[in-house]
Amino acid sequence: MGSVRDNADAELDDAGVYFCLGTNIGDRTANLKFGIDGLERAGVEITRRSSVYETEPVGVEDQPWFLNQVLAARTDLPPRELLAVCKRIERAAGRQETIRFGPRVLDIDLLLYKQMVIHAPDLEIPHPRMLNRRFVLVPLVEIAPHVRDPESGVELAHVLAGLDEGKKVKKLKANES
Ligand code: PH2
Ligand code: MG
Ligand code: MG
Repeated sequence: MGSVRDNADAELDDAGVYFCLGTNIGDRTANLKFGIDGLERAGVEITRRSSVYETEPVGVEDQPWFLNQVLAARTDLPPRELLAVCKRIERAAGRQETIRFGPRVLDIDLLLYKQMVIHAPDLEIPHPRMLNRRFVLVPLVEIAPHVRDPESGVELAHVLAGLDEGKKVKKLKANES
């Protein structure tokens, strides 16, 4: 605890940009790959990817289960440009506007951006619901065990340990990268 090595790991985790990919329509594995390829083509350097998880739907319960995966990345793109990149890839994947929290071909959410806090009508970072969602925190903590919530300074592993949200999150495939 508190070693130089731990601090270095923590600083590295906090310097990252994190995305959560979600999909519950069509070829879900191909949709995740489409999202990853699209981000890389936009110049986002993906440094770590979590395992793929099959997850019980949250919000709207009567819909197919999701695949979720979290990515850690490095990029010089500013937050709003990244957001625009995410939206463009979602549309290219064939995503249609439907009900809130409903089924989607591909969702790419920007979770964290270098410990920045932004509360604006068009962009909220950290992602406003991430602290309550096991389908986000389980894969995120897998690849960034020391990353913190920029608003409270609390490590997300600690937030996850105290989270009482019973939705199922099952590891589908071991991390290959
Ligand atoms: N995304 C939602 C609503 N509910 N549930 C799971 N399991 N995974 C998701 O990615 C998800 C959800 C809205 O973005
Ligand atoms: Mg979402
Ligand atoms: Mg979204």
